[in-house]
Amino acid sequence: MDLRKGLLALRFVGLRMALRAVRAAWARDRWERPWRRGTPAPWRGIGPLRAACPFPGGMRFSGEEVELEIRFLAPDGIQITWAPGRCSPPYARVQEVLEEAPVTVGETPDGWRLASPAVQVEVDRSGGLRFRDREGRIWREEAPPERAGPAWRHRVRLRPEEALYGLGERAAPLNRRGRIYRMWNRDPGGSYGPDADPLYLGLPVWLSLHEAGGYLVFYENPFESVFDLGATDPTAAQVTVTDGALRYVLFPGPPDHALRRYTALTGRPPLPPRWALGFHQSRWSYESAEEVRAVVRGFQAHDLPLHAIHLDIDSMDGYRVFTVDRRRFPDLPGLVRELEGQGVRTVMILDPGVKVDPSYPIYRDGLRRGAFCRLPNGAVYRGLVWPGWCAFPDFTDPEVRAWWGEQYRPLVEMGVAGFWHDMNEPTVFVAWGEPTFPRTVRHALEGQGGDHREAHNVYGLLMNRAAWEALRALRPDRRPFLLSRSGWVGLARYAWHWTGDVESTWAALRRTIAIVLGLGLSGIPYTGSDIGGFSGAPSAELFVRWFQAAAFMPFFRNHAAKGTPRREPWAFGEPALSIVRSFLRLRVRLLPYLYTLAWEAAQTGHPLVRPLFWLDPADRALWEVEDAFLLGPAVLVAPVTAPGARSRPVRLPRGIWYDFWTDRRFPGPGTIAAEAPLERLPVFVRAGSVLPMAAEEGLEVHLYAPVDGDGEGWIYTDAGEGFGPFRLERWAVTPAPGRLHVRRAVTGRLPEDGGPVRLWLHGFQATRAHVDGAVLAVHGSFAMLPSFQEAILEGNFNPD
Ligand code: MIG
Repeated sequence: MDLRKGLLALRFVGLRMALRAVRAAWARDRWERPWRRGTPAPWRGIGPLRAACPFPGGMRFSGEEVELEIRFLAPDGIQITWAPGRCSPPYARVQEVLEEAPVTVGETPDGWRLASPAVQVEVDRSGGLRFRDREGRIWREEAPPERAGPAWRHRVRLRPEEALYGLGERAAPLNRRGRIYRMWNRDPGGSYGPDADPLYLGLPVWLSLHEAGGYLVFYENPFESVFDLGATDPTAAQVTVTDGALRYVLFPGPPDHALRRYTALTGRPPLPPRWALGFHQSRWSYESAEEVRAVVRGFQAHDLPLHAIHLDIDSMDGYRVFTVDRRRFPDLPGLVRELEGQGVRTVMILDPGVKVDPSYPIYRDGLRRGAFCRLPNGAVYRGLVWPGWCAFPDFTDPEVRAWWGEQYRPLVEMGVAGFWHDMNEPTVFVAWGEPTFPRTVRHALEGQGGDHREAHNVYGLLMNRAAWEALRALRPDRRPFLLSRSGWVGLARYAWHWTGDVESTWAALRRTIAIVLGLGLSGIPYTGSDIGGFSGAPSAELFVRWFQAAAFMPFFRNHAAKGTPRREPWAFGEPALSIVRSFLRLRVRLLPYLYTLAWEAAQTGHPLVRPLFWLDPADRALWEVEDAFLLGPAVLVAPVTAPGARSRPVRLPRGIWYDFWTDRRFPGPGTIAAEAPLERLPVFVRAGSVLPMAAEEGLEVHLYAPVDGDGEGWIYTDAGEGFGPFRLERWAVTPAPGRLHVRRAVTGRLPEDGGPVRLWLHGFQATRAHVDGAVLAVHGSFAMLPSFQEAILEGNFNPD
């Protein structure tokens, strides 16, 4: 069964490779044998805690065999460390501590109590922990941990209504409760459907919502772990880490606050180049410069905007990473320049495996420098990937990261704009068992030394770190663009992510929404799926519906596996082509809004795509909504994910919502039946929103009249690349009978373009505008005003 699955995953590779994969799996089993021997140790309790010793910001406790340290990283940030077990290098973090917190400690009849101005922690002598808010409400409760050899396990009480989100990339329902998840990055093997686990990018972080608030927890331990979120015992989450210290960090509060704290600790995504938010076209593979040109010409001929094209592995010379096949791409710099002249950036794929080939300079150089991972006997470990046998850089070694980073130089000099990191779970081909390195493979781990059990989950993260640091140095005036399949906590500091080899089915499209939402709630905001699914042949309808949903997701790329029918937008004929064109144009119009959300993500860690409960965490009806999402604070998107559907129910959060297509208003909270002809998906805009959109004449600001309460919005602008000046506008809108009062505060050093402010009014018909003392006539829903700080629009609110 396992063998069959393994061979199925190898269906792209051919017979010769499959036979070698048998050898690779056999060798892996042999290397892992010493490690597999023996019966697992039984779980044991930890015995009572005794001495307690406070220190500034926390307290230490010791028991017979364990130590516990509780340290406040901020008044509302608590780090718990159970030892023994080593702490791995702090790869996830950008800070050790967030803010100093005044902490008081004291004894209680059952143990001890620590309190900051925001949180109380009760420590039982048994090792049980309770966390309370200022009002004394318990927001998390833990049983004492248990030990089995080097492994830890602990149990967290779940309240009956509690919902859990996150854990990184999971093809599971949005509310993760009731299932078991493995934390071990893994290529599911060329295609996956709903419920596959694990996938490429697991993250040991969950977000809890319950009636006494909620919190975020991050388990800072990269060893293989299992998160049982109420599957075995519906009243408890059970976390098992196989080695290392049991360390976790807790941030109480609603999702927006908790995520802000967590990303302050683990890093926020830097502002991407603006083109990255545009449309990317890809295929495994565009096999020659001529084919690339033909595709780009197709976009032009069909009047389709295009921002980037991706070159997959067949652009390399025999799959040798960092090389270019000169027969297929005789003049890559020329091609890249030519495309850039047409506004199309080139992104190239890179895999971590370096072909074992003594005539290949990168292999020779890596070997000489000792850059590759080794087996315990000192031999360089060889794994099988596209090029055949490969050696693998040890990205946990800072010198190897620097060496790897150097390899980007020639491609950067050729003008390649971005890099796409595949296979970095890391993945190797094996006929059975885990498609990765043997667990005995050695890693530097910043000099600490360790094996693949500890390095596996951070391998992809560190490949991206190597690339990001190199690109910042090689091209200091440009923002790096990296796309990565794998990673760990902190990945967003370096790279975007796509959801890998998802199957081409309606169920997979549906599940994609939950996958992208879950990643955003885990701190990875820039994600998206291969439009139409990677591994199959979508019908025109599935392609169109997938395209419509993807147009509102951060990473917007069309990609498909080798051997699948062509997937360029014109491949499906009409009406698909016209529909796709209209959504490409809509994406371009939305770029100022998306770019403003990117700025917000860089400031706060807030994802661009958010679950509906983000707006109103107290509304339990929103907790399970996984068929719709918010794009920033203003837009609600309800993709169509069923064949033949021409309408669908949409749950609206509280507030008034404008139908984006018709301006018709709907009150929330509640569920409405929304029309969804093939050329549209239901989209709504929240009353009070300020939506910046691009038009041919320049920026247009769409103001959705607030109904009760004020409205607001932000507009962030800069050159779209580099690190020059920016301009930030904060709009505030106050409704009054017969008027809208609009204030606009501008900061930043990027000057205004001097043109008028082009204002579209939704839900309001204006007759006159008072702008900085002058009175201007306005007719209806469009107003062209001189740049202003304050404007009063007179007119009428549309009747419902
Ligand atoms: O073993 O580079 O997820 O996007 O096209 C498959 C070929 C390797 C997997 C990636 C996919 C890419 C493909 N890669």
